[in-house]
Amino acid sequence: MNKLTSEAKQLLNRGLDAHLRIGVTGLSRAGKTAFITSFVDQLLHTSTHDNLPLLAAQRDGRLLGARRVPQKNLLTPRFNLDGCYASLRELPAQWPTPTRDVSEIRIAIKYKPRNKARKLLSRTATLYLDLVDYPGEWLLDLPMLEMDFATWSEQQLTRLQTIELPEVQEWLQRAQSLDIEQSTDDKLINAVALEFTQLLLSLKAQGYQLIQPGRFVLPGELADAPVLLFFPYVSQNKPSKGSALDLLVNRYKEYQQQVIRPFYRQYFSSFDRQILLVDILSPLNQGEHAFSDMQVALTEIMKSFSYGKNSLMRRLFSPRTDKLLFAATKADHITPDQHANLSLLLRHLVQPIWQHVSFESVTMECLPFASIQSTQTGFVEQNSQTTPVIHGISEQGEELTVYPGEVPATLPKAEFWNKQGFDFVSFRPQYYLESEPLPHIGMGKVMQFLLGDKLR
Ligand SMILES: Nc1nc2c(ncn2[C@@H]2O[C@H](COP(=O)(O)OP(=O)(O)OP(=O)(O)O)[C@@H](O)[C@H]2O)c(=O)[nH]1
Ligand SMILES: [Mg+2]
Repeated sequence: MNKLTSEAKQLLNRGLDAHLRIGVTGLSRAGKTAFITSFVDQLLHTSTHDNLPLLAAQRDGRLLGARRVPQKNLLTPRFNLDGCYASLRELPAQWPTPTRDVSEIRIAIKYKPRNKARKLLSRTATLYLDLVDYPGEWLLDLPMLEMDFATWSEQQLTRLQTIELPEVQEWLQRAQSLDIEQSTDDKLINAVALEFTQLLLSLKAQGYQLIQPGRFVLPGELADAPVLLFFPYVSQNKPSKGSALDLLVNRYKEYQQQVIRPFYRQYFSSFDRQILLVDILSPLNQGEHAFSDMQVALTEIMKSFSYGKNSLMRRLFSPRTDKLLFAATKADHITPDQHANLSLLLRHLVQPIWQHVSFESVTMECLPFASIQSTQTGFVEQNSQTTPVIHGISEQGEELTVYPGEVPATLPKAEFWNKQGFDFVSFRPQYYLESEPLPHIGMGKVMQFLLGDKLR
């Protein structure tokens, strides 16, 4: 039997229709909702518009169309595409509202196969695509699986001691003054745990990104559940049974077993591909503390993508992600001449772990892009010098033409922070016609990486 017919037989056995499940993640406000909205919107327009010249299947004229279909997984909330469209079509246009939990959407993409074996079987094929939005904060919890309560507490308290904010120091003093080894006062535990949660929320609001446990700031369906009521506490003694300390330790174990593990088993292990969205520009604007904390948070997050034989992921779960894209979002906030720098900076950020992961047969790429382009680019002449600029309407409704500054191509040094070289403005989405695809920068390249090979 020649190779072609055997491949054709295999395909026939499996059915021509393929399925791809893509995890879309990133810390809050990274741009996940905008990304999925644009991804789906671009696909829905591929048969009528030339919106993705960098997606090979569209360039070759083989995309026949895409439509929304009901998702297979009935237990995950639906991604609210209609709600996102409604916000973008308001006058003036609004960004979709923040989301707090997992959600998913399924798209069927019909295309003409180029692959000879597929062509033999049928003139058209369908790729079913699931896009699943989940908070990147939940990935910060993976290292907790390898730590007992005492080790985790030690680590957390050491980290908190390095943050010189009065509210942090106050909470540390309060936690230190507690005597929970003999007491059985669970009300006290609950109260201090809530104060700890408030502290984490406040740190997050101030740009700190390495927040653990991740569910404390993004609880999803676990809001108010007692499993989220614990805090780090260092003790020299073993907890006596029934004590408040014992309660803390038990809740920590429950968190490991009933929250972290099921997430990795049910969601994370089901993704064929993943995209990690990184908003580099906001921390560049917020200052050195936010930037360096993002760097540490990214390193922690990337542990979830390290699949070497001895890695925690491989030992506990069966991850099957074969492609991982690090994508720097909101590239429409900078002038086009800075896109290359944004891409380089992203590479520098992920470098420490890059080599290690690529070793383990996960294909990786770094790309800058904008899901929903909210500015236009141009040039201004000043003193016989031409400067690139962006033009848009700020969230406050002010029309602005600005040069936001240079993005450093490597990790920024002290002089960058001293100069405060980057001035970031949040723009509102542009008005756009319903019949047109959402304006974007670089979505075609992103989509080609994530699913191009599945449309052959
Ligand atoms: N200019 C521009 N801004 C964007 C883009 N994508 C996201 N934003 C901005 O970033 C904010 C957050 O985007 P979302 O898509 O809601 O981010 P998210 O990761 O889903 O956020 P959470 O649901 O809160 O975790 C938006 O409200 C916009 O202000 C983009 O492509 N261009
Ligand atoms: Mg969202």
